[in-house]
Amino acid sequence: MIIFRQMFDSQSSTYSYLLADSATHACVLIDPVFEQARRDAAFIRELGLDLVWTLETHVHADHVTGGWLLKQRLGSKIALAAASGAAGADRLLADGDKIEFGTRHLEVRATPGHTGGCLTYVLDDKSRAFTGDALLIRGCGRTDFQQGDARTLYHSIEERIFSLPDECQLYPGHDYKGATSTTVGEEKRFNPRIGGKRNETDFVGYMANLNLPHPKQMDIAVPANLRCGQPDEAPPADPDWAPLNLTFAGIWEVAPHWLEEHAAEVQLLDVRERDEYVGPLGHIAGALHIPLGQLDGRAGELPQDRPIVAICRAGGRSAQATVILQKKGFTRYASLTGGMLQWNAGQHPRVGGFDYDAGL
Ligand SMILES: N[C@@H](CCC(=O)N[C@@H](CS)C(=O)NCC(=O)O)C(=O)O
Ligand SMILES: [Fe+2]
Repeated sequence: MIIFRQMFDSQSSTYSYLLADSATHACVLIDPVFEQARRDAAFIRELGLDLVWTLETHVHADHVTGGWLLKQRLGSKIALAAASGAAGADRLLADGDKIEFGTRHLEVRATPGHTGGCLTYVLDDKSRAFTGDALLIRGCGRTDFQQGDARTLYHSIEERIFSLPDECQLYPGHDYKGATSTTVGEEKRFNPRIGGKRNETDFVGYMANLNLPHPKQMDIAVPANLRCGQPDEAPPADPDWAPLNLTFAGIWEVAPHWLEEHAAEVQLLDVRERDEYVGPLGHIAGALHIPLGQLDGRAGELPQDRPIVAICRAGGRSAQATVILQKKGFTRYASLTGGMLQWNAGQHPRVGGFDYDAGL
């Protein structure tokens, strides 16, 4: 079975696609975004997947790829078209190549025209294809920079994408209107630039008159992507005061066993209600008690010189507490994974509380 996820970067309206082989847990990520690398890495870790390749559909002009960052974080390899001219890849691809992940693979199709090095990745059973910006939903990539050429794009779409089965699902590199996917049959009928009876002349005429402003990030994105997303300076490190885990929801969490050993080095903050703090689950010694609803107004009571670990019943309210702490300007904070429930299940020491099984 294939595990498939479509992820969105709202800043650049970019889609990234995760494809995993459920039999072996090997996965690939198509068109990761730099700013989303932490999100993507956390997600891949949570699902227990092994990121084998990050794949670029092309050298993007509007956002920086997350390929290099993910390679640092997860040890994945970077692949993109030889024709892209980019440096720093582990593999340079050409038409007809195969990208294997576990028992599955993607077929590489050269679909130049938006840029000189555009690739479309087709899943082995031809049920899905990832077209980058060659073909967008009811649109296509612009052809006015990066060796763009409308005639070339016309032939790429007609011969290398529209030759796929009509029911093949197509996933684009971007969508600016909220659509998520399409099919070959749908685009053949309804794409205003190339669908229906429109021919090469119609297409070239359409593309010559788009008159789009250049992407805002172009001067930063293109040079960075020609290095597969390696920044000039090392990016800010992850927090190092504890071995924190970043969840897919964007929350820094700390594990109970770490907290038990390091409780004296941090400020514990219990954000449950009063009756819970003194209730059956007990609380951790030294925890300052500020219910979540009062945290915004009482954040001044917290010390600035130590990291803060927020605690609740199951890890939900404490996650929200870290969001509030971040807004208040704190830089070192985490939520206790699983809250007092997991803390007690692991037999860590607590103050108060009582055991139902023991009959109080
Ligand atoms: N306003 C966007 C421009 C995005 C843009 O030009 N996107 C390219 C893909 S990299 C494109 O081909 N757009 C086609 C279109 O908008 O029709 C930005 O500044 O990033
Ligand atoms: Fe593009």
